[in-house]
Order: sequence, then C-alpha cells, then structure tokens
Amino acid sequence: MKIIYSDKHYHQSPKLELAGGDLVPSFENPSRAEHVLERARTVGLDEIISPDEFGIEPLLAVHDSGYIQFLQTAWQQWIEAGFKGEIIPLCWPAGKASDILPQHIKGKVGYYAQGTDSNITEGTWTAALAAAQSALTGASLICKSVKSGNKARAFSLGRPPGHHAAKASYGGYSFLNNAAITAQYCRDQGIAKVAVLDVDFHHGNGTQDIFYDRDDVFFASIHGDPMDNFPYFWGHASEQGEGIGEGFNLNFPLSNGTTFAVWREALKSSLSAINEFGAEVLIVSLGVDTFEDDPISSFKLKTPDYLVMGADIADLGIPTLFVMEGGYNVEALGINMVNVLQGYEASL
Ligand code: SP5
Ligand code: ZN
Repeated sequence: MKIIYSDKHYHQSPKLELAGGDLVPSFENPSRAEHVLERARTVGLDEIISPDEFGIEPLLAVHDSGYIQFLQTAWQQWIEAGFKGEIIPLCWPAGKASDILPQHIKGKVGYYAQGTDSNITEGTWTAALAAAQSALTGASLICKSVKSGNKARAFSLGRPPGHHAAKASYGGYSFLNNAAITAQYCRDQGIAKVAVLDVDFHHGNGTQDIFYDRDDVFFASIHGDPMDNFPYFWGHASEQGEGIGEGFNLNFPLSNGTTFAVWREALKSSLSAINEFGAEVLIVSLGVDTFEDDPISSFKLKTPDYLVMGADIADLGIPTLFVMEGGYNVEALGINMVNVLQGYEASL
C-alpha cells in the first residue's frame, strides 16, 4: 500500500478549542499524523511518497470559488483587521438573514463557518492544501490502475481532515474536502462511477452536501446518530439525495454505545449498496474515532476490529483510496488506522 505524506500538515497547529464551555487543547493536532506515520513505519507499510502538485483546479471542481478565495486570504485579512489570535467565528446568519457576503473578515468568517471548532491559523491553508494534494496523488494512482486493470490501493496520510467541509463552508476541523475532491478528480479522469464510504464516527456532511444531487458519485456514511452527535443537522437516514441524486446517498445513524457487531452490519449494507451501484473506484473517508476510548465520540470499536473492517472493505474488490479523517485518542490512533490498511492488504 502506497502512503502519501507531506510534513506540511505541521502548519495547522491550532491552540485551543471550546469543549463543554472549557478551552481545551485542540483535539485535531499534529501529533495525530505523527502517530499514524510512526505506526506505518513500525509495521513496514513504508512505501511512503511525497505528494505531486495538482494546483487548485481540482479543489474548484467541488468547492465554491468565493469560499476557496476566503480560505486563501482569511489570515491576511484577519491580521490587517488588527487581530492576533486564531480565527474563531462569533456570529452566524442563522434564521432570517441576508445572503450578502459581509466585507469585514469577522462577518466573512461567520458566513463560511459551520461552528467554532475549526480555528483558522496562519498555516491552515498551507496544511489543508497539502492534504488535498496528497489525496489527489493517491487518486491519480487509483485512476491509472483502473485503466491498466490493476487493483491499486493507497492511503493519504494527511491533516487537517476534510469530510465536514461542504461546497462553501468549513467545520468539524475540515477546510477542504479531500475525499470529495478526489472523487470528483476520478470522475474527471473518466471513471464513470465513484463511491465514497465514510466510516468516521461523525457524519460526512460536507461530502453529502457536495454530491447530494448527483447520481455518478454514491455516498454512504456510518456514524453517530445526529440526534445526539456532531454535526447534529445532517446525517439522518431520511437524507437520501435529491433530484437525479435520489437513492445515491445512504446514511446509517447508529446509537451511542454501538459495538462492532452492529456497526459491521451497517458496513456490510453499505458495501453491498456500493457494489450494486457498480462503483469502479472506492474512496474511504477513514476516521477511527469509532474507537471505544476516543475522547469525543461514543462507539465501542476495539483495536482488532479495525483489521476486520479493512478486510471487509477489500472484499469489494475495486481500487481503493483511503483518506485520513478523524480519530483523537492519539495513543491508539496509529495502530487503529494502520490496522484497517493491514486488514485490507492481508485479505487481498
Ligand atoms: C473530522 C472529525 O472527526 N471532526 C469532528 C469534529 C467534532 N468537533 C466538535 C466536537 C465536540 C467535542 N466535544 C468534546 C466533548 C468532550 N467530552
Ligand atoms: Zn470524526
């Protein structure tokens, strides 16, 4: 399994986030990638390569251009407005509001943010862009393998994560939707049917938003029920797509405390729907915050379960790109995430 990694992720190192009214060290921090990289090296999954450059065009194929421009310039505008701390939004156009984009950076931040958990720092754009380039490098390998008839697989070891980033909004530590960018890239490379499987504990609301009215990219997500879990406003089973996209969006909201036996049933259902759809490539939004000791989540998966998860995904038998998303128990993050990759490899 090729692993694509750039140390530019260090540029996103937010200090604090609000949790239950307290300011705590950010759950999404550079040590996450360090642990995954170290584990990959330890087990000899060491075909680690650097990303190629794809520019911003593939980003603009899924994200709004005003939003991309905002991400590129937000820090500069923030500094010019006289602020020194990290960018945390303070107000939103919730309820009745004008849809005019404000001039002041404080207004723009509220316009594009989903919540307060995703600090924009001086290096956010640099890190997010590098994570997208890593994912695109993996996608390029996968697409080439479809054409040559090989079943390639790759893992984009990047951060910040991406699956909460929608067409024109950021949140859930996500700024650029790496999985969606790669799914669209595969389409633009001539792959007719692409599936995105999201196994992160949290619903992939951004990916759902991007492909909701499409029948060429199938999206399935297994996650904590939004009645009780972030991102709260997306992820219900009733959200099945719209227009020609109806039937191409599949959500499995599961209760707090869900164990692997129950979780695996949802995985099997997702995989059989993806198989029926006829996907030629699979993009996996790989979060392991489903782990029993994750500090912000509530499922009960155990370390060996991730090997089984990888093997089940491999059984689909199509070229697969794993894109790193969440997982916040940093001690266990490396072994859990790499277990999915090892389980996949072992079952080939
Ligand atoms: C990619 C990803 O996994 N994003 C998740 C973003 C969740 N952000 C809000 C989490 C709220 C955490 N509350 C802390 C509870 C501590 N017990
Ligand atoms: Zn998550």
